[in-house]
Amino acid sequence: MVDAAEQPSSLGHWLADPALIAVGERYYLYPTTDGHPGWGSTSFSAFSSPDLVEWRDEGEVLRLGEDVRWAAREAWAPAVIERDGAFYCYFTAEQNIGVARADAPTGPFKDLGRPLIAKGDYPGAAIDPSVFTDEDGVRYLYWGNGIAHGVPLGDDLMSFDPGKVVSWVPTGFREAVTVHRRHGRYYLSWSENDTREADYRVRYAVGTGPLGPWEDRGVLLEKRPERGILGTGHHTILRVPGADDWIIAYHRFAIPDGDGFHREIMFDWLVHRADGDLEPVTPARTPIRAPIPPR
Ligand code: FUB
Repeated sequence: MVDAAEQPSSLGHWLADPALIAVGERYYLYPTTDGHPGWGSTSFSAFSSPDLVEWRDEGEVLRLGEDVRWAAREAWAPAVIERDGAFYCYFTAEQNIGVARADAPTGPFKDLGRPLIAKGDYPGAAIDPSVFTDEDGVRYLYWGNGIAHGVPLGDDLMSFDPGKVVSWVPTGFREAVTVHRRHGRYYLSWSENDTREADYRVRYAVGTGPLGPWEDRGVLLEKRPERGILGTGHHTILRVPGADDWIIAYHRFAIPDGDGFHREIMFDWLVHRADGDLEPVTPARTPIRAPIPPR
């Protein structure tokens, strides 16, 4: 684990809702593009980095209205997974959830042609997809706002059995639900409050399976106003390949002068305690440096 140093990131401002994966010796980041009134972005872009500090803009990977014909705006909160060299991007568009497939992490992604989850299919807003791959290879899709939903994905990773959807309301749940697993224990984490509020923050629970039941464990990450750090939420958790080091990627109000429509992405270490609980994250001003160990 490399210590956090006061090092600037070349990622830049006005990105939010990070989805982070590792492919070979690079990280790939898929965010929401901020700076548009009402989160009105119309496309998704990818960025890559060997260490979370030096970033390369990989350009646009999916454009609503063109690559996605059923929605034109509100391109929010993507999540990307890889299987056998194929990449699947789950994304929010006009409060529906879509899925698109590519042969490279930088796209181009080809959309399914219809929403995977349409607005109104389930209670709450159809936003903020995330995917967890369990040790048996089964992938689970999670999403929701106000109420969380989870379901195993079908073999094609672009469908699921509606009869298998499980719904529940984690403590204080707003949105951005995600799951990870370490040493047989499942961790559910999510955002509470509103992303436009300084108190937007991450909470977590532990469980014995990918769909619960869950036991609340309290706040994991929150603002640090004495350092000007506000609105810390909508995160992704990723294990550094080949190590037992864990990264939490999240957004906060951009520093300086940010707000809920002008956010920036940050990376900190996530520490699992010996008793299995998570150490509350103290958000740093500058990102950790986390090179992927050679394998
Ligand atoms: O970025 C647009 C929305 O703001 C996301 O869907 C929410 O999670 C919140 O971060």
